[in-house]
Amino acid sequence: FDPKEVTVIFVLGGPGAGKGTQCARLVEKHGFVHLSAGDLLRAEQDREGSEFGEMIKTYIKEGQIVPMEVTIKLLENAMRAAMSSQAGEAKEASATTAIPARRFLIDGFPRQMDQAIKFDESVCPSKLVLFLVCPEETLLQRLLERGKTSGRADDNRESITKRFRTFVETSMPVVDYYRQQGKVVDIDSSKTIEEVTADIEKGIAPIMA
Ligand code: UP5
Ligand code: MG
Repeated sequence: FDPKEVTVIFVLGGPGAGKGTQCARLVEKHGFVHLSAGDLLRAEQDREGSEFGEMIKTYIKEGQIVPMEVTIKLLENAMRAAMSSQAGEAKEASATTAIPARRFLIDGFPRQMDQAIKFDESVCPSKLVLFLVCPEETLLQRLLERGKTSGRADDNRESITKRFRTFVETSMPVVDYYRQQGKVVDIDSSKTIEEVTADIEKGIAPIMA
């Protein structure tokens, strides 16, 4: 993708940090396209005829990172679909309207170094990384509470513990890597949903101009 045509913001943070919640709010307010890597993987897992269904299921339950080829392909396809639906809309509106850059919020990706490097090289480098920070104890409470109704196979104490471990050992190095590039904006996501959104809006203001 041409960086002139797409703006990518990665939204990272531990399990239950509020990535999905905040992205949904930003879509409402600013018209971003929200792509959750986890949601795309769960949809692929449930898609009839998918050759990856069983594999994805096992990785998610164990809190492990699905091999990047699968996830990057799903993200690329979803980005392409969003771009072409936008091109269609613009054509209908006026043949001469310049198409503004499509803004993507990519939630829960990259969470392993190989994914980060591959995506930056072969898809599109991000402009900004929002990092939602929240104490593990709060995350655990949120996820156990959500687990009562979410139906997610990984919202149980055993899987949550594994997800925390993967986050610290495998995903934190990705945040450090982007921090060295000066792209990371830290957001305290232990605050209320409204407060977190307000802080994010301050954080993204420089690239929204
Ligand atoms: N909540 C949210 N914000 C709150 C606030 N400020 N105050 C109080 N409550 C708040 O929120 C979680 C819960 O907390 C909700 O009930 C919410 O109401 C409440 P949510 O917005 O869902 O948080 P989120 O960060 O999105 O949590 P999620 O569980 O989705 O995070 P994970 O990173 O664990 O899950 P994800 O779907 O991204 O990944 C799942 C698995 O997929 C991974 O473990 C991995 O196995 C696999 N995966 C890959 O292999 N590769 C990838 O690239 C991505 C995923
Ligand atoms: Mg989520």
